[in-house]
Amino acid sequence: MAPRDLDCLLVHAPKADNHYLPFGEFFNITYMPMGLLAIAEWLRRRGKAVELVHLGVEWLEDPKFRVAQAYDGAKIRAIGLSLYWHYQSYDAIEVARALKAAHPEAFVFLGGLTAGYFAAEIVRDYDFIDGVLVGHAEATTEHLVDALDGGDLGEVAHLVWRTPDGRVRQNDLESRKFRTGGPALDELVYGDLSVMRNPGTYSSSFGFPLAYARELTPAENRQMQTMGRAFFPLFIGRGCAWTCTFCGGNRDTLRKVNGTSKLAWRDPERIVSDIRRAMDFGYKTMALCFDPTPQKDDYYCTLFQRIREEQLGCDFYFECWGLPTERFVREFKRTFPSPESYLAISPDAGDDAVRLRNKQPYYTNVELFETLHLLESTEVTFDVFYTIALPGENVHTARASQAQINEIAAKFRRARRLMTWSVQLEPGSPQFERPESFDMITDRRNFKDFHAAHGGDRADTYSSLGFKIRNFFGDARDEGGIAEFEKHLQHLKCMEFCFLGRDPRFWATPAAGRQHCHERRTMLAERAGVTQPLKPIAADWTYGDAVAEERALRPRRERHGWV
Ligand code: B12
Repeated sequence: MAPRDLDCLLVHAPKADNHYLPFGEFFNITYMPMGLLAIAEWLRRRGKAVELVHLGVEWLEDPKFRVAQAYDGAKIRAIGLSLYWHYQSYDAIEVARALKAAHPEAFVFLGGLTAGYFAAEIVRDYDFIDGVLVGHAEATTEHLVDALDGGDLGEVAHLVWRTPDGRVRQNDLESRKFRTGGPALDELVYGDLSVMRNPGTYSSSFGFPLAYARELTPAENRQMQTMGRAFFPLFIGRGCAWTCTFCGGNRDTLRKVNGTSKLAWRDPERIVSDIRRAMDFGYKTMALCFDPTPQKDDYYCTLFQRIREEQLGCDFYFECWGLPTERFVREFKRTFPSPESYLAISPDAGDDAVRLRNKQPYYTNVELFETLHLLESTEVTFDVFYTIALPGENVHTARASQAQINEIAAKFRRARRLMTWSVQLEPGSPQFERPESFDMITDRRNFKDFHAAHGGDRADTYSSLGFKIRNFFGDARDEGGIAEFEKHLQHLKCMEFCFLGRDPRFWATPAAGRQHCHERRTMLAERAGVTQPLKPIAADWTYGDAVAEERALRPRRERHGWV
């Protein structure tokens, strides 16, 4: 069947090419921005011909699928690509390039946090991108599609675009000329997957912690890469009141990109409807990370009550940025009694002073442990998240995090995953905007740097950073640049912080993690028909040595891409 003409094609491009030792080849950014579903659903409700395509889902359906050819013969008025996470910087641009070549008639635009942050630079530097819709875009996408039908692009609020004479124009928010009107937050639907191609594959394939291993089967991905289930990201509200040093979605950046950082909560009835919709597509667990007012728990108590009344029978994976109240914890347990429901707590640093410097809302270790005792006594299953290489941290304070992990593992039966991650330099984070004030150096300053990094070999989620903290180690390892810092930090992570277990729902000791890493690499080598890796990572055999060994044993791999 020939593809139909479209008013708007929406495309989500995950980051196609990644390599990390125990996972092998993988793609990440498997989740679309939650808002993309709402944009597509709203356009459809307004009578537009719209299609939403997720390139990872299409790869799972047919590895030969190429979006630039899939709509041959169709006329498309607008093509919008998500560039929400900086990890997409290379693939979103390259897919946009291919789509513009295939559909020169279409207005090609980007949207999402990263695109919004770098909007003017992107429109200036990539002539196949006609515009960026900055900020919340449920209303403005419709306005844009309408304006392309003989209207005036100058009237689309928050559009950054190139005028016919080649100038970059930024429609700010203040102009009275702009078309106003559009759906209120509570008119929008964020849980209707029928707006996308192959929704069943999306809803059954992606879980936490998020990477999809290309060399494993779907069943192996579920078992070895996720906590056993697909999770549905449930949209509760937006905005943030805090400024954490490493977060690119902090208050000031949200204000800059979205025009506001003000908190907005959806009506609990709308959430209940979205849970139902998500469950109709097969989801059982809803994933949430929105607790901007941890001490004010009325909203969630009301929502939980409605979920009980409606007997929805879902599980929640709830990530707490602050510490939950006792009432919240008790209501959570009452509503989601199964051990498959979790609270995740994010102290980020085991050292109080490092936490104070980097994270809001701050809490002490004493308060943290009070909460963990409460979770234990109420029989709530919990995960705990740490971040290594925070501003002001050094190898000694970092070790306080692992000491705390060991303590939690010894004390609490309800503790599940106790994890230490590193966080890459996020555009818009204070450490991105002012690295010197954190005694850091960075190698990503503008969008082109992110495009180059993610199109290269040194940007995978787990082993690269894009920055160096001066004097982190306090010895010769502090000499050298960012690549050397990343290498030394990765070795430290393997030796002292690895938590990779055979069952991704549980924590493992670093020694067990390294052993399991070796088992997995052996399995992948067997499958590829190449010599097996010599030995596990150890004090004298670093992650870098193991990568070099793998490169020598395996034929040069080709880069994965979507075009
Ligand atoms: C909730 C959340 C999650 C959830 C769900 C995300 C989701 N599916 O949308 C989960 C837990 C899955 C998650 C995971 C990750 N996250 Co997160 N997450 C957040 C958080 C806390 C809130 C985001 C939110 O609720 N937005 C509100 C929703 C409704 O609106 P929206 O989806 O943003 O979309 C609007 C606009 O952006 C725009 N838009 C979006 N897409 C498009 C596309 C087009 C074409 C258009 C026109 C417009 C448009 O219109 C939408 C509607 O108004 C932010 C922090 C913050 N305060 O912002 C971090 C944040 C966004 N996450 C971040 C990161 C790094 C990640 C991970 C990569 C972490 C990791 N290393 O694994 C993963 C990526 C997972 C994936 N994609 O597969 C970073 C992103 C920084 C950056 N610029 O890249 C942030 C800012 C936090 C940080 N550490 O800095 N995250």
